[in-house]
Amino acid sequence: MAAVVQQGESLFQSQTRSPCYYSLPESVYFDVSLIPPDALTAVNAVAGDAKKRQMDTFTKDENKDTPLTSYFGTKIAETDIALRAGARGPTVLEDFHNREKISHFDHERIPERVVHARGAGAFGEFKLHTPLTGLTTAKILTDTSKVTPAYVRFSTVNGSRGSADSVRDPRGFAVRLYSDEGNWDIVGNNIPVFFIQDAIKFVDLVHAVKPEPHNEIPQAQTAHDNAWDFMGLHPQTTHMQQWIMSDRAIPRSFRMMQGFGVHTFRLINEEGKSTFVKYHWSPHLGTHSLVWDEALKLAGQDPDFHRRDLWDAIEAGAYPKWELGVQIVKEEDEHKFDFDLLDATKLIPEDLVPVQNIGTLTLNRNPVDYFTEVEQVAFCTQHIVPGMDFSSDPLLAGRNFSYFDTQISRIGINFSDIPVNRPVCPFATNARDGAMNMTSKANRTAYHPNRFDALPTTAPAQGGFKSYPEVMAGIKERIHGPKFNEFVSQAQLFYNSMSAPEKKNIVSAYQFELSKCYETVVQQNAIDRINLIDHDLALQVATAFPSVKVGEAKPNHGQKSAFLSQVDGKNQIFTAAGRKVGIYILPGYSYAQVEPIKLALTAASVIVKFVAPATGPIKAGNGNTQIAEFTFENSRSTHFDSIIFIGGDDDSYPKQLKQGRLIHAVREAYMHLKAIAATGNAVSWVTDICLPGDFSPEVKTTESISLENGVLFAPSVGIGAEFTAKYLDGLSKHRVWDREVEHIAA
Ligand code: HDD
Repeated sequence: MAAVVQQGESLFQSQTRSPCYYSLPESVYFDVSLIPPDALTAVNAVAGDAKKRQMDTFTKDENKDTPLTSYFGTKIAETDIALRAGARGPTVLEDFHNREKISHFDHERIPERVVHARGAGAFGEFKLHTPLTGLTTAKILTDTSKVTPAYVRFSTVNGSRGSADSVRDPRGFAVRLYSDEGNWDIVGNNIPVFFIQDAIKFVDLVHAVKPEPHNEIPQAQTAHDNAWDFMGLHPQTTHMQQWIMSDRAIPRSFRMMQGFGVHTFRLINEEGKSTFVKYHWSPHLGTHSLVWDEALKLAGQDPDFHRRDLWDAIEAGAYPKWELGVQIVKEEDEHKFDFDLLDATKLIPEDLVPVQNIGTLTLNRNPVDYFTEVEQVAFCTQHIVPGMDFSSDPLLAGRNFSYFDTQISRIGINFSDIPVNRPVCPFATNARDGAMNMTSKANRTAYHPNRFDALPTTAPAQGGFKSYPEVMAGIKERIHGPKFNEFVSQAQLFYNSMSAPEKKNIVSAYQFELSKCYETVVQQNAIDRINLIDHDLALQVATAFPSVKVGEAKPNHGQKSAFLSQVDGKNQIFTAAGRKVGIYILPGYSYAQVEPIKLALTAASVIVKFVAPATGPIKAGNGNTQIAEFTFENSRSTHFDSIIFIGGDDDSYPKQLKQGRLIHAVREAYMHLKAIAATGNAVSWVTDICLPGDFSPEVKTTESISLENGVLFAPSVGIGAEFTAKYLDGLSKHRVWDREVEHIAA
């Protein structure tokens, strides 16, 4: 890349100086030859996307080359013992290094996010494949030749920054696309609707769902009186309640979640015509969830379960992908629905307006430094680009104020200067000063217009952002549109669309949550609300609460959507790819039984992990070894989508299996509805010791493979294509729902 930064100018200045660079190519503001070598670690001017190249210029490996210095460059000879008067004497104030070190540490934290404090981020790219020509002028939605750098932060909502990943909560799904026309942030959730309709209620909502103020309990959950008091008193939460009591609120992985922009937005075309749009992200791995018992246990067994899952997948090159889909509604059709498009507690059923997929998001790069790249990322719903606009959704309007505002107290007014927040397109503002301003701005004026040919100038002719000139007329009053007052219809639609096991999980979730409420009035209000959705649901939930009464049956419209169930919904994807399987082996295991399974699973993009009494090489009966990464003690069945028990070459092998931890692993995975497999002489151990009475006796003796209750047995056959194909099929189904249905019947 040519040296193009102007004489005497730092690289930093060249990126941010006033906008005479507006129309110059990217090479103008990245000149690696001019970057001081110690300012960079992994600068590769050619490789990587524009965002990576930009971030690299701000990345520094402090363990490399330079000896330890003070923050201002003085080499330090001693950093482990403070300066003191005599070996046992007082520490002296003079020790600037000691003071600097402790003082910086004292100020290391910034306030955690008021909501969505716990999160994980990754970089990637977005590629449009189906242009929305004629609907918008936004290049990111019309130019299929462009690969746009992307960043996503997933989060829980309720918990603190160090809380567990697997709690029951909506998940934040905040996407930033560093487009050529500016950053576009879609700050969404994995649930397409929200608790409330108006941003003014957000403060009450968050105060109610967060830990109760007197004792700061419970952490990261809504299972408490205040949360359900709020929900009982706010009919507008009825629909969202269904989603958070469903399996959607305990996703299996960030990689297996849908994302939704939630609000109705606008697209604006060349003629200035507006079209309504809702955004959807659909995961290539399908939308799948944990089971509740698993989620509860994982909160302790691996609080980083989702963060680790995302990190490991990206490190392994198994890059998660989503389709960006749009639901398009013509401006003239705005009022044809029985709900208001401006009401964020309602979705547009896909049965009415199909989702059209238009592009693919891929996450392919983990952060280098979590604090600067995940904690300091600052999303704002108002970050849109020309060719788009907002609708008058009152929830969105408040968000457009709140995000910018919160970043000021969280990070500071110059938060846009932080590398992860910078656009990759040229940018120039007349903003000046403020705390921690990082850029020396060489332009002599910071107002518009000015005598220097009016730079920075506005760019209407170059497609500068213009608000959609919506015709507005109305009386100034505190009121919503009339359709905002219907709260039950879509909650019923959701419940009616669930499969039998999903309905059962909703009942259990309500029972769990309300059992943690100690005030009967709270439980009663909640049951009254559930009764409006479905009488039978209310009766089932109420079995756990003898002091509450279920009112008279109210009508349920009986309608279903084909798209909402994760078990049998249209467009759901079932694949073994990306799943994590634990293969349990003990010394003397049969190498001949392991090897074909390992090869077939790896070929199907399954993540295979070996679990053994110890980590490191584990010897098979034939002397070969296999490296185990997990031990029986440091992992649980909850860490895996499925577990496999391999038999041993010797008849004494099953004796080694007779230990509580392993028997529990089989029982637990079985209870969590996971596919299980056993080979050779591990089969009779599963049928006789772990799960006696659940299988027919033949599965132990048959010469062929047998599959019962979602457990695959190969007692005496070689492991070949038939076994691995059947196993992969079972794994791809995500859960053995029949097992749950049997339990429901029981
Ligand atoms: Fe929000 C963060 C999603 C309503 C105020 N919100 C935040 C994040 C996500 C959402 C994903 C985390 C961003 C990140 O990873 O940094 N919020 C939503 C969705 C909503 C919603 C999908 C409804 C459709 N939010 C909402 C309202 C308000 C806020 C109505 C305020 C009136 N949200 C915030 C915030 C946060 C935030 C206080 C906390 C930290 C931050 O913004 O950067 O401003």
